Amino acid sequence: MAGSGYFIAFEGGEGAGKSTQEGLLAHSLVERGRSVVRTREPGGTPAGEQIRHVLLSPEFEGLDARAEALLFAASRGEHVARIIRPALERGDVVICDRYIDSSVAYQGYGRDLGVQRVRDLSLWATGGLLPDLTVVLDVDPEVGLARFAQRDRLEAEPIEYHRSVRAGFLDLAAAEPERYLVLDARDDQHTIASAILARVVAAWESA
Ligand code: Z5A
Repeated sequence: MAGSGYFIAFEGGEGAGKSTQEGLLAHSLVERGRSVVRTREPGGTPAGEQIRHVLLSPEFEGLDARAEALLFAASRGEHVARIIRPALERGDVVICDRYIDSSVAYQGYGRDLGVQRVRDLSLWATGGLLPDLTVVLDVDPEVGLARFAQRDRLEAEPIEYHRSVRAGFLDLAAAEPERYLVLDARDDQHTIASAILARVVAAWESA
């Protein structure tokens, strides 16, 4: 943890409802008087948004898997240095759409680049910053992908790739249950939102 803020990452497959839940949580926290920074990966900074274009555009189909992993980590390093760490030092709540676990799941598990190597790369890039809480919205990839009509470069990967990504998120959460909240993304949006808010408030009350 950096400073006196609180860092929440949202993870899960495509179409899991991360953006929807981030918006609902931000709204509830602002109503409770907290200052909230909402951001996303890859991206979140001017350089990060350009890296995002390279990573997601179908224009770069066939991008080398190691180059892909390095670009996600580069975007993350810039993001932590310029946005996330300063916000936490101000005492803000940071709500981030995807973080290190996405690299571990998509590049480590999905691309088979080595779970520990991919995690270590991001830990180096971020100076070891981990979220206080990671919310995993767990969804069968067929259900999540069906929520969209168009697919970017990574979403267009075969279904087996998305299944191994899902298994990756669940493994990470199972290894550190105190830092994770795993929810069924097929539940009603308001049921999911209540569970997330309850967990955040409980963490603050017990701190
Ligand atoms: N990636 C990576 O490989 N390595 C990394 O290190 C990082 C990322 C950081 C980023 O995609 C891609 O980069 C991602 C992982 C990879 N791609 N893949 N494959 P992105 O930022 O463009 O998109 P995303 O993060 O995958 O989010 P998303 O697919 O846009 O969806 P979402 O934010 O999880 O869901 P949503 O927009 O809130 O909801 C989707 C739809 O479902 C929408 O119509 C909602 O109204 C509906 N919805 C939401 N909640 C529900 C519930 N509860 N029930 C039914 N319908 C719902």
